[in-house]
Amino acid sequence: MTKSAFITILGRPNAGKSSLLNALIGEKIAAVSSKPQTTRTKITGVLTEGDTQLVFIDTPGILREKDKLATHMIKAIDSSVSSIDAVLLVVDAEKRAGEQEKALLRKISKNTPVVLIVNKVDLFANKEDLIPIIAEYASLGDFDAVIPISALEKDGLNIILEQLKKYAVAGPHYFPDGKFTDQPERVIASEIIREKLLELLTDEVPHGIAVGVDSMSEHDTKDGEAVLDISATIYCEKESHKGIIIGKKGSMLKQAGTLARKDLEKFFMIKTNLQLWVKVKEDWRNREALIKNFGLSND
Ligand SMILES: Nc1nc2c(ncn2[C@@H]2O[C@H](COP(=O)(O)OP(=O)(O)OP(=O)(O)O)[C@@H](O)[C@H]2O)c(=O)[nH]1
Ligand SMILES: [Mg+2]
Repeated sequence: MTKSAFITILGRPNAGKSSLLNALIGEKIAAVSSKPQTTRTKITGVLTEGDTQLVFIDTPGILREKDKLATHMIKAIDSSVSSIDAVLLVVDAEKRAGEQEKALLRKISKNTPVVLIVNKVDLFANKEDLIPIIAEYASLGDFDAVIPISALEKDGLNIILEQLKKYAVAGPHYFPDGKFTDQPERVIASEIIREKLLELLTDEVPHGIAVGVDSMSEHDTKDGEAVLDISATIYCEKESHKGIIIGKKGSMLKQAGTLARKDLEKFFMIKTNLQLWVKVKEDWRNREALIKNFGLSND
């Protein structure tokens, strides 16, 4: 008899939600960066072990509406908490429990079990220091379980999986066994590129970036080696940002391209040739048509 559970991952920006998703799935499907608001829309990751399929939904970490894109990101969170079997509330052990967690807990229906995940415990040399922090977070709500972990060091993941299997209910598997995301390859490729820009750029520039893959195809070299050709456009909000993204004599673009190509090759397991272009789409984060075009609409 097959079983499955839908599990939504919630938490404030930078708590490590996408890191946890990647660690649980064992594949890097979600962009991760030290900048808040890395994730912009719902990302599904699937883990099938024996009879049980766990379907995870990673969400953006955001609470305030400052532009139209943010409104869509909040809608992504709101729509991710209905008709699910459990929630993982991910918190950062280095931060204090606060209003952001309370606001997220208010979105969850009373009948949905919530598991508190205290992440980044690797940052504590003395684990006893964690006790009051965990206690403070645990007092925020009525949690089914409280699990300290390190998504970075893949520590505590089995305890999460054992807990989550309890929420699996008899029913079909929604994804074929072996499939680990519903994201199209083009989206994965564009997110890999955006992740590098988020890490390399500072201030407002990285937050105003969208990446679109224009083409993706394979060809064989004369020596019969298969090569993946990807052409992608980086959209930014201002002409001045374009200059920053390209960098002196193209140095920034080159650096981002090299880092992205390495990850693309790792993910697609094929030699990759990446071409990057930069275009300005003024104030796109406030233009519905462009938000939709970039696949970030949640209407
Ligand atoms: N030391 C440490 N750092 C971590 C851990 N998990 C995540 N991080 C780091 O925390 C930062 C944010 O990680 P993300 O996974 O992007 O966080 P997120 O919650 O998905 O963030 P948003 O998508 O912006 O809401 C990155 O720099 C990660 O490398 C952990 O267990 N330990
Ligand atoms: Mg994220």
